[in-house]
Amino acid sequence: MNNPSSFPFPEQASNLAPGVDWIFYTLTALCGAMTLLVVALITLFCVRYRRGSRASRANANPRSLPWEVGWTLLPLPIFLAIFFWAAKTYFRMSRPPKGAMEINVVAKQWMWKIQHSDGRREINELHIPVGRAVKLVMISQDVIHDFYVPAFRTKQDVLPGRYTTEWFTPTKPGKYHLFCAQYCGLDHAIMGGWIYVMMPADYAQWLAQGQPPDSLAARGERVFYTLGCSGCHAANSKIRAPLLDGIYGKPAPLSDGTIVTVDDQYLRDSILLPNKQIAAGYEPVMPTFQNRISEEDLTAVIAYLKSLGSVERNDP
Ligand code: HEC
Ligand SMILES: [Cu+2]
Repeated sequence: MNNPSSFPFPEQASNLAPGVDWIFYTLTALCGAMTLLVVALITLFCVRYRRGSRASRANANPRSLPWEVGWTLLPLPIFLAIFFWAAKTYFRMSRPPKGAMEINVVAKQWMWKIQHSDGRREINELHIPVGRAVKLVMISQDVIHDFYVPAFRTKQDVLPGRYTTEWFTPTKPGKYHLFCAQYCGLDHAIMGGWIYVMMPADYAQWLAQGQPPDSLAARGERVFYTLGCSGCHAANSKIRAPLLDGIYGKPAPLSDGTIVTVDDQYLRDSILLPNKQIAAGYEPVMPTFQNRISEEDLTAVIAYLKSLGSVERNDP
C-alpha cells in the first residue's frame, strides 16, 4: 500500500506473510509449468500432424498404460506435499501463541469497533506495536463479516453469536488497509479501515495521549452491577446462584452431567442463552440478557469475569 515497489502484491508486513506467499508462488509456478507443457504439446502435435503433413502415422501405439500410471502416480506425492505444507501453515495461523496481546473486535454493518483491554476504543482503526503477537477476539453484532488485512496475509470470518480469533505479529511499521471480506450488505465495500503498526516509542506515545479510560474489566464490573448480575451472583445474595470468581479456564459441571471448560463462548452463552447450559446444582432461574446488553458491554463483562479468574489462578 505505502510501498509501491511491492506491486502487484501487498507488502509482507506480518510473520505469517512470507509462508503464505511461498505457497502461492509455488502453486502458481506449478500451474504455470503444467499449462506451458500442455499448450506446447498441443501446438507441437497440431503442427506436426496437421492435414497434409508427411509425418509418419505408422506404429501408433494403442496401449498407453505406462503413461497413464505415470501421470497418475507422479503428481500424488507432489499434491500430498503441498497439502501437508499448506496444512502446517494453516495450523500456525489458527493457533494464537500464549501471551499474545488480546484485543476485542465487534463488527457491525458497516464498521469495525475495537476495544483494547486498557479500555481504549477505536473505530475502523487499530493501533498496535510492531513485533508483538496480537490476538483478535471477534464477534459480529449482525451478519457475517470478515476481518481481512492483505499485508498480514490473514483473514477470518466474524460471526454473530460465536467468537472467532485471528492472530499475527506485525513485522513492519506502517499503515495497512483493513477490509471486510464477506459481502455484508449495502455498504460492504466501504467497511474497512487502517491498521497502524507503530515503533514501540510511537506506540507508547499513542498510549500516553488522551485520558486513559477505565479498563475494559472495570467497565465490565460497572455493567455487572447496573444490570443486576451482582444481585444474584454476589456471595451474600438471597438467590442461590454460582459465585463467578475464578471460574474462567476451569471445568464447569452442568446439570446434564457433562463438564465443559469455561471460556469466552461459555460465559457469553451463559448470559444470553442461560437455559442452554445449566450449572449443576442450581435452578434455571437466570433470565436471558439477549437484547438487554450491547456487544461492547458483553465483551466488557466477560473481560471482568476473566479478570476475576486471573486473581484466583495466582493463588497457590
Ligand atoms: C435472577 C438471578 C440471576 C441474575 C440476575 C443473573 N444470574 Fe447468572 N446465574 C444465575 C443462576 C441461578 C445460575 C446457575 C444456573 C444456570 O446456569 O442457569 C447462573 C449462572 C451464570 C453463569 C454460569 C456459571 C457457572 O458456574 O457455570 C454465568 C457466567 C452467569 N450466570 C453470569 C451472569 C451475568 C454476567 C449476569 C448479569 C448480566 C447474571 N448472571 C445475572 C442467576 C442469575
Ligand atoms: Cu462486513
